[in-house]
Order: sequence, then structure tokens, then C-alpha cells
Amino acid sequence: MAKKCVGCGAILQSTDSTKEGYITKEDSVMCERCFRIKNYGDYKSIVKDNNAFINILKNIDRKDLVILVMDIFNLPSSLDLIKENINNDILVVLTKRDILPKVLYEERLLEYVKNYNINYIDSVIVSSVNNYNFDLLMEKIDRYRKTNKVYIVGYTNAGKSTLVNKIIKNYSDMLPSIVTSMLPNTTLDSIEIAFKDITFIDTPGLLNESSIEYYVDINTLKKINPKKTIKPITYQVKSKQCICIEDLFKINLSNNNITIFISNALKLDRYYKDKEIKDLEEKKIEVRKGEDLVIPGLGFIKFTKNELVKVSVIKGVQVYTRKSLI
Ligand SMILES: Nc1nc2c(ncn2[C@@H]2O[C@H](COP(=O)(O)OP(=O)(O)OP(=O)(O)O)[C@@H](O)[C@H]2O)c(=O)[nH]1
Ligand SMILES: [Mg+2]
Repeated sequence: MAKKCVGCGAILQSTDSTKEGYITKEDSVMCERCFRIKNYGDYKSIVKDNNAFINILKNIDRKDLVILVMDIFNLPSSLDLIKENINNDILVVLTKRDILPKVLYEERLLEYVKNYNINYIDSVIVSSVNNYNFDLLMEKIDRYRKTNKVYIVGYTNAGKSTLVNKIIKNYSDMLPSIVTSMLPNTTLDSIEIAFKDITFIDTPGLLNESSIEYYVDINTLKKINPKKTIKPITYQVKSKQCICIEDLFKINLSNNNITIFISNALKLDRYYKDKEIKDLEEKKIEVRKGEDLVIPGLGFIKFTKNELVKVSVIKGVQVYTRKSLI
């Protein structure tokens, strides 16, 4: 059988340096790309076609447990692609709890998952960084699995590989080997990790083309992905104003009280007259009291009054509203 890279799951090959899985020494277990991500934080982008990932989902045996990992800060607008392609028992894991403020109703976050209309058997909130709720997660895995295979699926960057590594680190003597990064498509093919009597299968993430992550360069990606607990910023708006998140997003509004949840590394500016930002696409959107305006990949804004606002975003990014998460 062809050997796979321990970092990303790509089939190892030594013939084409521009393709995935490239190695220079025949006995290497990790490809050049993973070696560079791991040791230098250096990243070579490989954009995969979602069809390859969907095929992996379609081939999951019906009896195996599927863990659907979602980044709590970056919840997807829909799970249709997942719903359409797997028919298994699903355990939902909301991860990156450490990114959201300490004080909040976790029940409300768990409740939110119901809006996706997927058939899931249970859900749990964890943080791989703070090691939060892993005993509970392991208990649930053992309770629900009917076979010894457990698949880890979800969108790219959700934190799937980090979760598997954390389980290995916490509950075994093995060294975690899967390469992780904040950049899209880190894992390129499925990776099997034997752990006691379970085989965890980490899978490549689905790309979300409506997310800002899909359109920006690496330096911007590093800024928009929060590394620490977000400090929300509240604005009282009583006249025509616009608020800009660097040159990535602008909102024009005139009467509201909003709270913005974005990475602390991003600069926020308020202007009392309109400010032009080039290359953004304008759209109007009605946001209601108690709703969030979500800018996929960038964050969300909680509203306390109904208002028809104008937003300007990178073309392709699909802003939407949802019942407030916090
Ligand atoms: N703050 C925080 N960051 C996390 C957590 N889990 C993962 N991350 C970070 O999220 C980014 C993505 O993690 P990965 O584990 O590579 O995500 P993935 O879902 O495997 O992504 P793909 O392989 O591209 O599908 C990395 O920068 C991780 O360090 C967490 O619980 N908290
Ligand atoms: Mg991964």
C-alpha cells in the first residue's frame, strides 16, 4: 500500500515537488509541506476540490460514529453538504470554547445546533487549548460508538486534527503526529490513528467559499483567526456612522447598540461620515433585535434594535443573520 504522510495524510511521492506528498528522502514519513508548516510555520497553499472530501464522507460505513467538529466562533451557515453525504450517528463537538468570553450560557450555544436540522445524538463544547471537557467527550464517544471506527469531520480549520492530537496526548503515551495550522486545507487526505481499541479517522475539511478565509492572503488569515479570548467591543450609535474592520468590512448604520466579536488583532475604526474602502461589495441587510449579523470567517455583530443596515464586504463573502449566539 502507498505510504501516507503522517502530518497531512497525502500519499508520499518523490517525483513532483509541486504536488502534495512530496519527499526528497525515500524513508521520510512526513512530506516537505508538513515539515515546513510544523518547523517554520511556513505554509504552501493547496486548494482541494470539495468533491474529494465528499467522497470520503460518502464512504463512511453507516454503523461508524461520526464526530462533527465545529468552530464555535465560526459556525457554518448550513450543514447541507454534511447532511447530504452522511447518514451516520453524529456527535456534535463545538470546539475553541476558549475564544469566546468566559461568562456565557453554554446551553444557548448547544441549543443553537438544533437550527441546523441535523440528526445528531448528542453535543459537547470543548477547548483543545484549555483542555476543557475532554473527559466528557471521551465518555460520550464510548457511550455512542457501535464499532471501533470514529470519524472526525467538518469544515476546514474547525480544529479536527488538533482535537485528535489532544485525545492522543491526554489519554495515551503516543506522540501526536497530525500537522495543524490556521490555514485552510492543512489535512489533505484521511489519517488513521490507532488509539486503544478505537481507530480515529481524521478527515480533510470542507472549504467554505462564502467565508472571508477563502479570499484573503496569509497575513490577513493570521490576523482574522483569533488566538486569544475575544474582547467584545460595544458601540452606541445615535447618528449616521460607519464602522470599519481594517479594509475588510464596513457597516453603515444610524441608530443601534451593537457588540462586535472579532479577533483582538484586528483594528476597528468608527467614522462620523462615510468612509470609502475600495474593492468591497455593498449590500443592504435587515438585522433584527436579538440577532447577530455574521461575517463568515471574520466574526459577528450582535444587534439590540431592528435596523436595515448597509454592509460592504469582499465579493463572494456571504453575510447573514442568525438568532444571537451570546
Ligand atoms: N483557540 C483555539 N484554537 C484552536 C483550538 N483547536 C484548534 N485550534 C486552532 O485552529 C486552527 C485549525 O486547527 P486544525 O486542527 O488544523 O483544523 P482542522 O479542522 O484539522 O483543519 P483542516 O485540516 O484544514 O481541515 C489551528 O491554528 C489550531 O491551533 C481550540 O480549542 N482553541
Ligand atoms: Mg486537519
